[in-house]
Amino acid sequence: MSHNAESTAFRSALEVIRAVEPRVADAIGAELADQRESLKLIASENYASPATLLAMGNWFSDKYAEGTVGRRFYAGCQNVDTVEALAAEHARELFGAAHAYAQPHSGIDANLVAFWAILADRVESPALKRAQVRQVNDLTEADWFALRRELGDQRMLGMSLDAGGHLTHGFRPNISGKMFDQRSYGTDPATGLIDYDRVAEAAREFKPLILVAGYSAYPRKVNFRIMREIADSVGATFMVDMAHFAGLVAGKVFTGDFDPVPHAHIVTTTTHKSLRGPRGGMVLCGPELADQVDRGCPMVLGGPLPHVMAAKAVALAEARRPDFADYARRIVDNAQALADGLLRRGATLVTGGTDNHLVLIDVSGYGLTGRQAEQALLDSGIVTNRNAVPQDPNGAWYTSGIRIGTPALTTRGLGAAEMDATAELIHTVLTQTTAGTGPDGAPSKAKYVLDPAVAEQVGKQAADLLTPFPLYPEVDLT
Ligand code: DSN
Repeated sequence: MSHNAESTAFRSALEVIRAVEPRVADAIGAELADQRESLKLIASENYASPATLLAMGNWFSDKYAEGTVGRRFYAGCQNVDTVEALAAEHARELFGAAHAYAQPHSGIDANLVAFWAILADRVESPALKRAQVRQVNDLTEADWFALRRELGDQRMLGMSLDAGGHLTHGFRPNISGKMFDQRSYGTDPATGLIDYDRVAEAAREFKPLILVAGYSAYPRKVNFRIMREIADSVGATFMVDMAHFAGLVAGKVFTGDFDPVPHAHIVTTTTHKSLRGPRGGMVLCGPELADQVDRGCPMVLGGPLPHVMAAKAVALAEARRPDFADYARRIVDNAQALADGLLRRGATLVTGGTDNHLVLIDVSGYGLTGRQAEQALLDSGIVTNRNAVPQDPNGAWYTSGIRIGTPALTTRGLGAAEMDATAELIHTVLTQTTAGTGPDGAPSKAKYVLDPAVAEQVGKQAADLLTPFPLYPEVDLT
């Protein structure tokens, strides 16, 4: 039994929880065991530090704090003010932003705050002005109709979903698709890369109010200087959703034209992906949009989560340390080593490689859908997620791609040699898996055949690969 502070803290917490609902304590312990055992290649996941995790489990959860620092709708928010101000200060310093808003509960929420701030700033609407000074719940039905009419069909131009864009950039399954008249820019079919001339052409034709850059499955850098020039040429507000690559911006891997903060009017992010913080969101902007952004709660958001803002402050303080830049560099080195290993073994990668934290494998060359490949890999102890590839014939559900990313394994300490070994394991599973058939003998996009002995052997090799890199080595629950 270890007696270090982390082990004592988590063991004590579980003991207290177990006394009330043992099944919850068991599930928390089981989650740690599962995470320790799996080769996690989900590009959007990571492992937050014990300090970040512990900052979330406390009485800050009991406090209501609608409003912003120093201007709350509730009394007694002085300590919430402290942690929210700290989170914002660390974010401003880390990213070189004039203003930071640490309240969004997720990336979707951060984007909604940004969209609303842009609409409020840009659209002349008497109803919107009324909405700024009253509680949303107080708006009359007539106000809502007027608002909808006055906002009209504002336009948004963002990256298409199959090219790697995100649902919240104006697509129908998300409210942004109902708020905006959306058009997408794709990627060059030959290279898989963003064609900036085509983006400029689409912007000229469509004249969007908002040009959005950012992605969840594009394995390359984006030139934000060029995107800003395109936005300026049509009078659009330029917004960047850096949720996936915020850690690479924080760690100064993406600098100059590839750092969104100096180029965008407004930047949104999550805090739990490559940034390695708690699950949540954040908005950065210049002084022009700051007031509107600060209206995020109650305009768009439910009450702030002060315990999560405390954890954001801790994680952002960690990201300001010099070793975070080394971590960010290793994320990209590992992604490139993984991509090289896959390419040498004959895989087809969208864009032919990567210069960020993720790799997108087109699995159609193996005769598989993304769904079949995802499940076969999971059977073999390798956790990934299926993802559409550009012009995907299998759509967004079955897909033809597997997205893999390196932030989590890099946190554990795996390096280039282990990435090559991981490429070998993925290659083995994908070459040994065949598409299955449905009950009627027809080809299935979901069923697959993989010899369980192969899955077991790969699973064992994946576990062996992780053994020298224990997850949360400072936490001993026994
Ligand atoms: N769900 C996140 C991802 O996996 O990319 C983005 O919302």
